[in-house]
Amino acid sequence: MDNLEELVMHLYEIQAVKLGQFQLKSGICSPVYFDLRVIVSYPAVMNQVSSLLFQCAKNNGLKYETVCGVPYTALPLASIICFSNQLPMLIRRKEAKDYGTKRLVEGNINPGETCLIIEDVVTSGSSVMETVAVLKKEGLKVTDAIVLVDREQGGKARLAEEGIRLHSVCSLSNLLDVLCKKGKIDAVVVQNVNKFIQENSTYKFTKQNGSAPAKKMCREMSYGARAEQPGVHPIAAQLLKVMEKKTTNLCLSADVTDCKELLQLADTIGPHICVLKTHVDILQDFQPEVIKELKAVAEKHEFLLFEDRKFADIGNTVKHQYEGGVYKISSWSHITNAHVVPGPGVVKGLKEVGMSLNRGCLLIAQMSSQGSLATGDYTKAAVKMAEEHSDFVFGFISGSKLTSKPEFLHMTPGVQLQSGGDGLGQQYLSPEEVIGKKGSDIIIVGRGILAASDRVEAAQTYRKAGWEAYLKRLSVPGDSCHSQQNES
Ligand code: S5P
Repeated sequence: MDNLEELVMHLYEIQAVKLGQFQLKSGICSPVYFDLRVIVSYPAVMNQVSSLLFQCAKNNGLKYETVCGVPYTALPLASIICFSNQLPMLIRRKEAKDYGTKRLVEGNINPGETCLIIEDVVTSGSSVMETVAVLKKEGLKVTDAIVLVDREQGGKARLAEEGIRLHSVCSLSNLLDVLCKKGKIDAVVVQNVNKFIQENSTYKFTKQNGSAPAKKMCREMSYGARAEQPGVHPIAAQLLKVMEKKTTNLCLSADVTDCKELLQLADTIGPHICVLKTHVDILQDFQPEVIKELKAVAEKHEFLLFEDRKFADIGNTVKHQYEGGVYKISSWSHITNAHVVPGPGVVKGLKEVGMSLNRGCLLIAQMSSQGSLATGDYTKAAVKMAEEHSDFVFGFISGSKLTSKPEFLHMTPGVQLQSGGDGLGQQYLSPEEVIGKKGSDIIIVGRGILAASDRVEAAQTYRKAGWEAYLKRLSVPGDSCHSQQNES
């Protein structure tokens, strides 16, 4: 047995690779599943993987001064490589919290030096890109990444477009060949996995001479990559990271009138959402205590709080409304929103309160209700206002994507699986339409979930629909290009 065959068999034996039917976090069913986190319990496998990764870099004649593993699985692998070969290492921090105050890269950073990336498995390449973006921000050069397993779902092409060459120790096809040869799987399983790979590519391009993309195609940036964009608002970065980590673009509109029900909703639906939107002024038994509990649940399930206050007065008044009164919104709500009808003063007033608290604001650029006046020039003015106050405003309430600037987020209400309305002007579109066709980032769902007999099940359904529409959008370059070119 050669080294690679031996490794594949070891990975199979320790269940780092499994064949069967696996529900991925995204909701997609995959016939193959990798969990390389388990290898830390097998020192011999750790050694074997690390030396094959290092050998791969050597075989490709790569020149680099330092090494960085993509957190977390590749961190110990990078450590072994660096220790065994006496190379300096860098550690990229991944914590979503406190990232504003802590160093993002630990170790001696010498700007201009080349850093080699180590990763365990690549699917779309977005995790590698996140680490590349952070290292580049520190002035390092990154040109190559070494991965143990390339799932052959488009990561290599995507990284190539970003100027990163991906070298793999083993591709998914190699791995299947070995397992088939050793009698661990049969040809039908190999066929199933190959079909899955073909149908679930995260990146599609037209091949020219069998290798390079025929023309440069625009492609959508992942939520995770957008979180790393220069100039991104801290709340937008936190939210995008939560979305990527929890694989959800669902915001629950928790429009209930009872505090106990609100807290119960937050706790049961919490694992499935990135944001919980409130209208605190409809709570008939509001007590400041409820906010304390809501904050604790938000932390427990890692979602952000969004008080949908829709401020719409002069700056001085909204300042008081935001900070004071019974609800003290600025003290607990990560996100709030404002109408642009009063002019920029409304943003300036809110900013005076919210900036130092690290809060973020969305501008209502369009509304989901029938006959809304927020259209045309009004919407354009809202976009301009957001751009002029991007230190506090990080996105929009809108029906569709309004700007191609990746640092701005679009949240869309009026979402239900069945189209139609509510008899009071509300109009509904499906998650597929809102995320897939309109290019929005987050679906806001209220009664679609609240009126269901099983709210958790309904939330799971909306989460899956929203996420699948996003994944589909990521896999089709060209669409986002189109909408970007149409923008001013
Ligand atoms: O244009 C809008 C803006 C908002 S924030 N249309 C909306 O419906 N909303 C809010 O989204 C609305 O106040 C409500 O809280 C939620 C939609 O609830 P649903 O039950 O119709 O999904």
